Amino acid sequence: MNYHVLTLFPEMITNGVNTSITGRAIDKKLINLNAINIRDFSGNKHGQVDDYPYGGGAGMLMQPGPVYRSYESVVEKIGYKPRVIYLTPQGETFNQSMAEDFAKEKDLVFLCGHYEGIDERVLEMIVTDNVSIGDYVLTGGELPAMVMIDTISRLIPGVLNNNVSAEFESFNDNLLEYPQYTRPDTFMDKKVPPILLSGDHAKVDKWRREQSIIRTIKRRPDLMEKANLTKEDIKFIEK
Ligand code: 6GU
Repeated sequence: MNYHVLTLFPEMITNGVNTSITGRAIDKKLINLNAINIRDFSGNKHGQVDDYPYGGGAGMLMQPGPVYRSYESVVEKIGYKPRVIYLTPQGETFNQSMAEDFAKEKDLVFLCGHYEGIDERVLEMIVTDNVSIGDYVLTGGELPAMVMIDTISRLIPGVLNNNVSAEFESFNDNLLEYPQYTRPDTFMDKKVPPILLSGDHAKVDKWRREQSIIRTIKRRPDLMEKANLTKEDIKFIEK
C-alpha cells in the first residue's frame, strides 16, 4: 500500500506514521508513506497557497492551483488516477467497512485541508471520496488522515504481529471485545475471573463470547441490530 498525503504540514504526518506499528510496517516495506508539501507547488517565490474567499467571509481558502499540481505529481509518479480522499467534516463518517474497502487499493491519496477549506473547483476535479472521522470540527485534515492510515494499515497482512488479532476484536461480528487480564492474578484484592485460569479453552471461548454480548448491550446497544449472532448467542441473551 502506498499512501500519498497532500498537506501543508508533511512533518506532522511523517512524525506520526513513522512511529510504532505503522513505523515498523514502513521499515518492513508493507506500507509506503509519501508526504507531499502542497506549498512546494505554490508556483510563486513566496510559497503562498491561500487567498481570500470571493464574495467575502471569514478566513482564507487554499487555492486550487497548488492542490491540483501536487495531485498531478502523484498521478505522474504512479501512472494512473488513484482514489483521492478529502478529509472533511462534510464527508461520510469513517468506519471499519470503509477501511476494509480502502485497504484493497494499491495507492491512496489523502488531501488535507487547512484554513477555512479548499476552492471547490479542484475538489470537483480530483476528489473521489469525502470522508469525516466524526461529528466534531478539527483544525485540519492531518489527524483524520493519520486515523485512516492507522486503521487501514493494520488490515494489511503482516502489519500486526499476530494475524488472528485483527479478527477477534471489537467490531468483529459487530460486537465489542471481551475484557482481558494479565498477571498478577490478584491486583489490589481484585481477582482475574477464575474461568480464565481453568485451562478449559471451550469454556473460556464461551465466557468471552458472552462477555462481548453483555458489554455490547451495555455500552453500544446501537450495534446489536447489526450484530452477527448465532443461535447460541440468542439463547444466552434470552436467559
Ligand atoms: Cl475529516 N476534517 C476536519 N477538519 N474536521 C473533522 C474531520 C475532518 N472529521 C471530523 N472532524
